[in-house]
Amino acid sequence: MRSVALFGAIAALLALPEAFAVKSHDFKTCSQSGFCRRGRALAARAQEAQSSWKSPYSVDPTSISVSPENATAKAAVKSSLYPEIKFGLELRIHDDGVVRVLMDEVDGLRKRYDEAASWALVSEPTLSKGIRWAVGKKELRATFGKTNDIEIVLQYEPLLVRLRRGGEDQIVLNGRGLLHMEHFRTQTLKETVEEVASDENAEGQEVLQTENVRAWFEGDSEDDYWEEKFSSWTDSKPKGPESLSLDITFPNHGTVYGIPQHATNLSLPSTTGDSPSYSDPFRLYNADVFEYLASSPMSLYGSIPVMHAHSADSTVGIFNAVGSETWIDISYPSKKSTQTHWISESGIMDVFLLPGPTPEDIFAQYARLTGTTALPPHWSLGYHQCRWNYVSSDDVRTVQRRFDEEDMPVDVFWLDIEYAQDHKYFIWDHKTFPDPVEMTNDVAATGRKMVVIVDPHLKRTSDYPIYQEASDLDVLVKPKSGEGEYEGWCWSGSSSWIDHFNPASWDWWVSKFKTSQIDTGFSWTESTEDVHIWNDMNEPSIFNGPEITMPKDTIHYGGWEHRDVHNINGMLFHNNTAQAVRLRSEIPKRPFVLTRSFYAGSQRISAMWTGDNLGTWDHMAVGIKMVLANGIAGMAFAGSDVGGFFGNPEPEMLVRWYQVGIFSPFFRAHAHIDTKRREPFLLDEPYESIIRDLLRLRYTMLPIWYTAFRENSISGMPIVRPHYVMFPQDTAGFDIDDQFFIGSSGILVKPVTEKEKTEATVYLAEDQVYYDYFNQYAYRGASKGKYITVTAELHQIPVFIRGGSILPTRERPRRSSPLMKLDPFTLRVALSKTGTARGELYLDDGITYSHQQGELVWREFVAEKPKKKTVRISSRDLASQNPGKAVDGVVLAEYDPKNAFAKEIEEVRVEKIVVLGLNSKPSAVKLESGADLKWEFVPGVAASEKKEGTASVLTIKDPKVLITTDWAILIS
Ligand code: NBV
Repeated sequence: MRSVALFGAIAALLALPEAFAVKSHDFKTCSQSGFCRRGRALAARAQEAQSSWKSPYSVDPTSISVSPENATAKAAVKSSLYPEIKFGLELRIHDDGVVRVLMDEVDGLRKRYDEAASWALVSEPTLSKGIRWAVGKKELRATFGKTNDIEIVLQYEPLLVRLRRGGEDQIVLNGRGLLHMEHFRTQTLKETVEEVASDENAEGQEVLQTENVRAWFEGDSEDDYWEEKFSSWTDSKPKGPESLSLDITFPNHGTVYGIPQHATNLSLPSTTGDSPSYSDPFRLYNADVFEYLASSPMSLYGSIPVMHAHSADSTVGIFNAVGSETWIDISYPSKKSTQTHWISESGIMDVFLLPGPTPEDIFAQYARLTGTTALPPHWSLGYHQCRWNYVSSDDVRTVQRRFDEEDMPVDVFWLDIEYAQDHKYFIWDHKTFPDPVEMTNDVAATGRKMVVIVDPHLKRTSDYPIYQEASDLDVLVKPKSGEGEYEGWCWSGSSSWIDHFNPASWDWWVSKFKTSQIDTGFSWTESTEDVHIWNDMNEPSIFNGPEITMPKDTIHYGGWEHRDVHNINGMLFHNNTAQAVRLRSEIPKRPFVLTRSFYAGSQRISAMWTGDNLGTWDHMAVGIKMVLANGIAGMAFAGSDVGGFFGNPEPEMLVRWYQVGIFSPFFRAHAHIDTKRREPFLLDEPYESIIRDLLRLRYTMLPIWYTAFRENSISGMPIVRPHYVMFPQDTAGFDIDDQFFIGSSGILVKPVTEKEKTEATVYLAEDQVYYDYFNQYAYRGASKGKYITVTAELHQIPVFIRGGSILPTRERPRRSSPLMKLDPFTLRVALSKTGTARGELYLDDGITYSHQQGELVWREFVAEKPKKKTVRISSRDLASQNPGKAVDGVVLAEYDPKNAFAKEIEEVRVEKIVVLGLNSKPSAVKLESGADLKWEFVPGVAASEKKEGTASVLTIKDPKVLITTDWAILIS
């Protein structure tokens, strides 16, 4: 009952506009956004003029300076439209072959925002050495790359940048002549020009001609240059027009992916050209879209301006480091090429060209720029139980008790905004939460954690210390006047927002999370180190703001307008929060912070979720695609609200959603305050038992997930991998986004996201055996790809093990993941068609940073055929062989296999080894060191056979080997 009534009451209380329910019409379409309209109009004029269209931008050949030592080339650029305006272009070649292209206005009336990359980049990229530039009459060139096969070409007139490989263009900037950097100007300029023009003297005639040229290129009106209205809001635009339009073409790549976050297919649909899938461009403008559509290019909560362009021959990519609102048109002029058009409201041009040529290379190149996901605390890979709201400490205790009574594992209980008195975050409402520390301790007694929400809006009242201290420190976002404090409306009523761009806010914010009293000011003594944080509403969401966010003309640190930094803003909030959680304890512990808003680089510290989805089948399905899209753009620790935020899913839907959830990197059930309670223990049979089994399955597979997280933290390879990442050359799979692999484990999952389905069709891309995870049925793919149909009754989820994989699992049901620390392992050896297999396992304490000092275990399991009739399964230490690659961020000079963590788990056994697909019943199974082992064999299909059927299964019970030591078992 509470929701609608509550919304109404809050809306009335906050004097919100009547239509509180935000719908699509609360957000701009391109035609309602001045600079997007101008950008699209420019493209339309170019299209109309066809071959007579020529970019007015050109490089002055006499200005070129190259510097072989640091791999940069600089050039002056001018536009024939505004000969008096100067631009500077710079090309930088990084040591991994990435090329950075920068362009800015020189000596302009004002400065364009040029700090987006500094927030996104993990460090200043290292430049290549010894590049030889060839400065020609018409173009500048350099060749580089490991095999010297990449070429960057700067054509002077018109300005054009090409990244080439193997003699072919891969990425072309301004190939369609849509580059336009609107220079800063004064409002009177045009009138002056018109006055002079009407004088009709020689000089005036010239101006008139220039005017015509300008009209041809820019349009003949100053469309929303100086002020822009949307609904009841007016954007004052004190700096006038400053947008940047740039076309980026991939002439040899017919599929593009990326630019999250949007609720669309992974392979991005067209927005322009012949019969586009969407009429509006993709928009990147972090926004709190109420009841968002399950298929739309509209903006959502986060923005990562990264795009992959893919073909069977190669993958290339771009990272466009811009923090302002950006629209992206996509068209496919042929099956083999893609045109994109990026229109940003402000900022310099700062585009990174990622040469690939494989998806793996792209991930590595992007990871070197913006970093990878830091290894999260291990418990955060467990199950998270959330709702808006668990209403009291007793409620939390009851929910926890019910999970235990029903033998359902769970690691984290969450508290939404109602824990906070008057939505003053950090301040417990003692009427309902009289004992927050004791409550947290009760939860922590079984190794569990709490996550508590801290939203960015601060209630403007002097009895709220967080607001008052921020106000005294003068670290709040300022209104357009640049004086005082910006005020808007959110859950807490009249609110202000910390300007996390202001360095003065950083240490102060960190101090708020200390769990003991600090010398001055507020610290969160009513919390413990078992409390982690959820940052919601950080787009920022502002109920009475334009498009439910902050007005673009508010002012941040350094005098920058919100317009310039909007998409970066949410990242700073969650980064500073994560830093605070990390530093609150004496020995830093890995923070868990969930964020709704994000930008390039957010992956370094936070997990994200896809926001307020609806409890519909469509939303369940698109959530998978969104998680995949975030993953390929670096934001790997991702998930959607299980069950759907809005609505009351029927049990069937809920079960299917848990099946999706257990295969998401971030696994949390969440629900709107108005929904019926739907914790899994409330369901009737068979639903309750099915979900119990699913939760247990997630916990069984935690070693696989953690190993995949480690790999992501080193290489940037996504945790859940779409088809094109696994099989880049298989064109049939380019559009597949409803099945995926988990890390390098070899697990393939195809969740069922349709009502009353009892079958699923799964695509197998290669001539390899794929074993059903649950019944060991061996399917055989084909080299040209093959679809198989499998049964998928409600209790079944299509999960397969790719032949050639070894999976480490822990099969003992426990209440929470920390309780599994000393549990034994099972190894599933899924033989490939050639009778071999391989797998990895990574473990560490899962809490501190001691892994960065080498306190970790990283093992490799191998099954090989030393002789025709012998299979040898062995375990060896990988960390000693590759100490430098063991952990992200730190290069270990050496690794001690007897490190403190390894010692803690030195008695952990392998309790079972299951080998799938052996050719025949063995005559002996023994340790290489001699002892015979106990085993059972059930005959069945061998991996080497072409035929399908239940695979042969050899089970070695208690193989008498440990997880941290080297061993080998011979099956002969
Ligand atoms: O804090 C309340 C909700 C939260 O439960 C949800 O997960 C967020 O996405 N929050 C949005 C604010 C209100 C949503 C209608």
